[in-house]
Amino acid sequence: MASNSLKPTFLTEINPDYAAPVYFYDKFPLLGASCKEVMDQVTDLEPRKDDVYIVGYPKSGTNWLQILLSQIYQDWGTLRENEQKRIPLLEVSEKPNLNGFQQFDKASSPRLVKSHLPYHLFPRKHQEADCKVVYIVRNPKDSCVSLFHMMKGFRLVRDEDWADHMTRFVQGKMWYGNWLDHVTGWVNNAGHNIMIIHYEDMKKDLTSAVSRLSDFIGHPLSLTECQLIAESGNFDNMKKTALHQINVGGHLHQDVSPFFRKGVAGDWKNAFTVSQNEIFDTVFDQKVKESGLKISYE
Ligand code: PPS
Repeated sequence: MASNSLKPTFLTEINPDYAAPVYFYDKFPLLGASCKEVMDQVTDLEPRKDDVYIVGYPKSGTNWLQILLSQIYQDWGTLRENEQKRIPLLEVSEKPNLNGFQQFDKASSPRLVKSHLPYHLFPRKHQEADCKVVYIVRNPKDSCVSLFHMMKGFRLVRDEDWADHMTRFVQGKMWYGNWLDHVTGWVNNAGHNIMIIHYEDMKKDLTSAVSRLSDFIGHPLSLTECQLIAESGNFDNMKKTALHQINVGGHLHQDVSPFFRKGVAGDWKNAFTVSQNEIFDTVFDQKVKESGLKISYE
């Protein structure tokens, strides 16, 4: 469990069960940078038909999608009119991210935005508005490890807290709750306006992923164009060029854990002990099978 001596530089208090500053909306744990006023507006917002929402459980690759979608189509209102030239996170209200909702709400169409919200807290009218959602799924073991490193970068945990972190992850005591509930909430509602994409598939064949994304948002590209975007969107290139496009959170110590950390599938094998792996499989495997989800761990 993280102790206060870690001295995180957050504005809000840490919830010891979560080792993080959390804000509960309808009993659901959001980032400490969210608040009721913004969340009420988010759930009531009027989506537009040409909106595109990038959604995923934390550390699933949402920023990767954001950069790819900004290249597939380059004239998003949210980018044009945002002084920082970054795509906002819909549900946060803390500076320096500013109020993601306000930025998004006043932007001209078409709007691109990012969110980690679960299906049940997403803007209620999104289905009837027929806007588009790209939901990214990453295997929970890698998300768990990636989240641990990010929390280390926020000085919320240290190396020796790994076992506690893993336990909290399987218990769903994390920002945005339980991984499986989050993923199944979206996947079970997927349809013509909700596209599911897997991090591991993007790692294996980014050109196909770019092609699918471009078709989905209604800006189909040629094979050559998809190949060029895939080339510039690979991890090494993004690490060199894309940091200025990401809202990493002003308090992240990138010398402790860089935002572009490893960018691989299967890194969990470097962190999990055999028994931790068994715990994870016991908690998630059966339910993943029942849900019909196909999760790749490498
Ligand atoms: S956040 O903070 O929750 O919004 O993070 P998110 O962007 O969803 O996920 C961060 C992880 O995605 C990795 N990433 C990439 N992987 C492969 N290729 C590219 N281009 C890429 N860009 C970002 C990022 O490194 C985080 O994963 P880890 O495992 O920590 O490296």
